[in-house]
Amino acid sequence: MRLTSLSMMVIFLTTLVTCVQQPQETGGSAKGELGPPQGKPITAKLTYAPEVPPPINRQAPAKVVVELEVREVVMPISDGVDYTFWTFGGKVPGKFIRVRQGDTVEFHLRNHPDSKMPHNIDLHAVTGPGGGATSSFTAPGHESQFTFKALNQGLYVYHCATAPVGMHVANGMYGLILVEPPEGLEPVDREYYVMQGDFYTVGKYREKGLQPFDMQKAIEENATYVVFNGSEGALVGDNALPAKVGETIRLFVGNGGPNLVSSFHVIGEIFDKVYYEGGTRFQENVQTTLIPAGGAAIVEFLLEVPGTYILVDHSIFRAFNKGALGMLKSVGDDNLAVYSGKEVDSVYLADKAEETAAVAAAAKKLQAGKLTKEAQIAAGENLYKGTCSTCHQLNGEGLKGVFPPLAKADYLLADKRRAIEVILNGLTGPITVNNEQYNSVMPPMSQLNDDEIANILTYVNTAWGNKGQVVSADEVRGIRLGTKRPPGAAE
Ligand code: HEC
Ligand SMILES: [Cu+2]
Repeated sequence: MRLTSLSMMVIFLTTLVTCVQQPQETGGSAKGELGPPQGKPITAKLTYAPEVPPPINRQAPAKVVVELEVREVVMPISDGVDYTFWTFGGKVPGKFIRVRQGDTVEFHLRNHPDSKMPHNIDLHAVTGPGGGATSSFTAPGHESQFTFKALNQGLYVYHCATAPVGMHVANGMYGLILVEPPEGLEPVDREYYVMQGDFYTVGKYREKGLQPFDMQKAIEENATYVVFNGSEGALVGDNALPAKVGETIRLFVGNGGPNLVSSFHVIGEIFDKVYYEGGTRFQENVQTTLIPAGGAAIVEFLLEVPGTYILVDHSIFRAFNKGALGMLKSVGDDNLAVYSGKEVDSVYLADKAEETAAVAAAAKKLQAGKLTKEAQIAAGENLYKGTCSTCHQLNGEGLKGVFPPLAKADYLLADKRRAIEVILNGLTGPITVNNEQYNSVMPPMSQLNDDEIANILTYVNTAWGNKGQVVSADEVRGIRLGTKRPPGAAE
């Protein structure tokens, strides 16, 4: 009996020792001072998303100087929609900062003289009250300086913490700082910087023009936009992240919030590794990872097959109705053993795949009072492809017995007002179009704004040999105000 408990004790102690040692063995998870800075001070190379500064590759801690300038700038949040962003470095998210565990970071925060607001910075990588916020309050045209030691490795969010804090964060004041372990991260082929944020505007999603911040919506956490890297188009089309088959990709993914937790997912990929919450340990074979507001994760995956991989917040209305959609394009040879190779992008992408510049151009001309029929048609064609063509087909011919035609359709062309109502309020019950019977359901499309509906109908009325009329946003507005939406439709 005695002997058994003794040997148990030995086993227990051995296990304990192994457990305690493990962090050192996996490298760098231990928090550490790592000694005084050595050599000359280094000025950190900062990058705009989606670029990441190169790996540190340094054997000893150093003094690293970080210089960041706050700017308040008007930039597009979506095509034809502008927003006044408050930024760390001129863009959203703020510039990526990369240091090594044990480095002494001398931080210089400047606030551009044109700024209207004071700002500061709270870096989650800082050990100390306010994460730097108390030492970095900076009025327009001023500079603050403070120093901290990067004790813990990991991927950390930084953000502004000036009152009203929520508003500063909601306007885009966040970014990422990576504190590498002393031995660095495993080498990969490509690293990218992606950061999600939610935005609150007075106008509806994609309502054109300069959109002010909406405090009430922000308090209610009712986001108008949820986007990666500061705008809807930041990682779409020509801005897709480039990659090649056979490469290992590492994404540093942050979530600035201010409110929403991200269910980060890449359609068509499995994360081989996720350093969840930006910490030391990794989980393997993950489909979707949670990224808290004010948190981050490092995800890694190997690209086995070519194609477009879609980055989304899998709270999926955010992806398709608020903008939380990006792309990574992998080029290279098919691997038919892994995937049959048929591209299915269009299933997901709809209007995101189309160039929406025509829509923005039409909105600009409308504001200037110079909207031409041609501009309406060009914008309408784009919107039609993204919104109506799934059912009525690109050529407007519909599907016999299921979706009525719009090309040369007597029902459509007989009554302009009725056509507007069909789009706003939907249509159910038996109808006859070109002598064919239909008895199905068209859902209301009232989430489209007045000029979008006007442009779509102007396109539909004049495409495919149709001889219908131009529709104006005012006409749509009148019918929106004068009719009732069915229950559940957007207002
Ligand atoms: C989800 C499928 C679907 C989508 C998307 C859709 N429709 Fe329809 N649409 C239908 C169906 C089904 C009907 C017939 C409803 C019925 O039987 O009462 C219909 C009827 C119509 C009609 C009246 C019949 C006709 O052919 O003239 C018009 C006009 C119309 N749709 C226009 C549009 C426009 C414009 C869009 C894009 C903004 C659109 N629809 C999007 C399914 C759809
Ligand atoms: Cu601020």
